Amino acid sequence: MRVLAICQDELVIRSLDEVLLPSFDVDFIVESRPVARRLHDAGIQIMAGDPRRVDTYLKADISPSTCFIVENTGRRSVRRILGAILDAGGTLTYVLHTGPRNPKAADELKAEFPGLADMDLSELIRPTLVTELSRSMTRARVQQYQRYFADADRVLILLHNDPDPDALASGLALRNLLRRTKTTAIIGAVQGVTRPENLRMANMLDIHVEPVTPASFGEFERIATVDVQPHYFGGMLQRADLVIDHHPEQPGYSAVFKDIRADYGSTSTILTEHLRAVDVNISERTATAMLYAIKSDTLFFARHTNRVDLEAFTFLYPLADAALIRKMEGAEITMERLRYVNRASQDGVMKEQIFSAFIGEAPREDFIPYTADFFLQLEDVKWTIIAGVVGTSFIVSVRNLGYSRNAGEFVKRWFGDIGSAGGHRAMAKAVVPVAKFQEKFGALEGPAVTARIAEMAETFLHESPGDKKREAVAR
Ligand SMILES: [Mn+2]
Repeated sequence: MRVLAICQDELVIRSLDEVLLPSFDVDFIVESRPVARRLHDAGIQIMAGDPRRVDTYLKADISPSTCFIVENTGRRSVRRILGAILDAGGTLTYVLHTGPRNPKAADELKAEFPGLADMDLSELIRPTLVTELSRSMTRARVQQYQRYFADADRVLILLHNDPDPDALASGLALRNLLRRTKTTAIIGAVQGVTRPENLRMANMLDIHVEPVTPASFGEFERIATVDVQPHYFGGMLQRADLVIDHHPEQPGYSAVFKDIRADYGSTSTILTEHLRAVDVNISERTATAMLYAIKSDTLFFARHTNRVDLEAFTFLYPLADAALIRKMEGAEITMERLRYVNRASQDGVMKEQIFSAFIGEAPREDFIPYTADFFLQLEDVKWTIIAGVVGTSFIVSVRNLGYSRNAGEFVKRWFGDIGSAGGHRAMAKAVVPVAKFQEKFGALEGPAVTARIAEMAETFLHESPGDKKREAVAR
């Protein structure tokens, strides 16, 4: 394909020649004879001519398939250049903006030359330049913490309780970055993995999570937390050597190094960038774990996703074992989980696209969020609120499609005063002692609990934040 570029700046000509030449047959037209001569001597195919004259283009031997790139510096109108190209029979024309943009002038040009396409030099350069710069800054940061951890004897990579795929994968990735093995850096948690799909992941990828106690934190020379911040351990961990997390930054602890990016969909995305920045070999096992983590933390890009999550996914995909991921995902559906789904479908209430259900007593907590996630897949369901009792705790899981009111606000509104309640816009959880629940809402059982939850949802979704405040004052 032939490209005829009408330019004014030498730097633009040299750059375009450099980037376009391997793929296109490129010629340049420039007004200044000395510039044309100099660049011609440098081996660039260039001619001097008046770009506002039709015969300049006729002389350039154009055809209907010639592509024109017209540099617009913003200093002088390119109207007459475009007119001459059109009169000479040119049809494929791009305006390359290299100077300050003038939206009004651009609109006028568009109106006069409807076939015109725009390109902005800074927009074209920005993504690559920004990626390169941030990669090099990440590299410096990673090298610093690598050095800081290098000579430590005992290293702990600490995860949150009941570690999920993102925590497990992040632990593995960080151990890789620290160039350590399971004997020289342990991946630990105060409470181990319980969910069946997470256990399956840990088994299939051979990830050992060692049980640790807060009392043993002092035995480690260096501690890093991933997918969690030290405040989570309730004052038992005042400082950490390294914190890598994608949850909003919390106060109340100190860290020698930290990389917290709350706009990322997973901690594994941050660690993919760390691994890429320092060019560490990523094993199939680590790539598989991280790919699975990104998929699961973002619900396969349906929630809280950033462009960088997609980029990390694309980067990891060819390095990972996709068949293994399918197997791990299969583990989510178990006979016992289906029993709770079944209970919910029998006793649940569907009203105004809100599905509420009380599933009674369950031996493990994960049946509750699992059921909440399950019913969110139904057509016409925008919110799910599932409650259950585990031991002496009344637990509520809330899910929504993210574009309505805040799920975190819902649990705080009803349960914040009697237990722990919190979460994000699209998912939230409350854990309250059964006794406190009964004290506040009455000694409800079975369908009465379902009805009460459905009522709470209705009230919450129909009140404005102002009503809530008024009621709080009245109480
Ligand atoms: Mn996470």
